[in-house]
Amino acid sequence: MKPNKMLGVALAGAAALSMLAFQAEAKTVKVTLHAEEVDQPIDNKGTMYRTWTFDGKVPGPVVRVTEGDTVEFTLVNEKGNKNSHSMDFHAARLDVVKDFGSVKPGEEKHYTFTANYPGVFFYHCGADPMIQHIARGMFGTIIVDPKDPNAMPKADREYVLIQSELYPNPDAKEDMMQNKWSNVMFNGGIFKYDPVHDPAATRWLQAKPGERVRIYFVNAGPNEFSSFHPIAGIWDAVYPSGNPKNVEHGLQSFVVGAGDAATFDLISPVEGANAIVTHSLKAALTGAIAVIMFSNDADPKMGHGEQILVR
Ligand SMILES: [Cu+2]
Repeated sequence: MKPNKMLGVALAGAAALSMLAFQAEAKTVKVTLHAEEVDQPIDNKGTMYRTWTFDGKVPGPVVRVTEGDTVEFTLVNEKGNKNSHSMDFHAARLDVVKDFGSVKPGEEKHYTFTANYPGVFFYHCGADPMIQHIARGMFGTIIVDPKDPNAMPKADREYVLIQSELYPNPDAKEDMMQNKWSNVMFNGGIFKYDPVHDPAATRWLQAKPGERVRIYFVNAGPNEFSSFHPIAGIWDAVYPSGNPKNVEHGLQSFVVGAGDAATFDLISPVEGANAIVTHSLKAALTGAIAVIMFSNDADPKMGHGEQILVR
């Protein structure tokens, strides 16, 4: 082999190796979620509410895959439930009838999709009446990390916040159709992360000054828009639908409609608090406020692993 050809082979080999080093191989990821109709606290005092859930929690578990992965999904509708349920992943491209159709209590549904678009996506039950299945708590997020790990600046901490409305009577579908909510919440609790407005709140988000905090935000609705804003902060970057190709910088507020999602990066140069809200104030002042405390002694576990969705 001539020296220049050998060099060519060596370079091609090195390029292939570096691709392997930096881009994860596409995987097959099995995801099983159980529809469960259970009582849940909807505030910091422990007021109970008859929710419909994925895996007994509002929001449901964070599903996390990498761009290019194949998701083998199973929905189990538990035998003890009274209602049919379904699963609609906004990260999937499938058949709305065959795949997103509902299953009766005691039955299962399987489907497979490839997560081709990176970003943050809503998932929810779409069983009839969809407005009620979402309002009662059947929602969550699927994060599809970009296959190129350098597609976005590295985040030092990550949090998931999901906005939704609370309707006082979970059986009153008409109230939902007329948008008669009493509260708007993040992650299924009234002022869940806001000890200022509710002294019973024991949790809030934490980070250090200078850290890049990435918030995966989903608006579950079912009806209200969100004008997502960090009081005393500025979004360093906003990625609509969380896709690294969609990026805007230095925004104060960004509107996320019902059924939509976006990724927000926040960096505080100083110690102190920001209050993350929907700046639609009737919604904020009935419960949709999350305090993020920036301090040099922030808990190192917060915003990592399981602690990206603070229960
Ligand atoms: Cu449902």
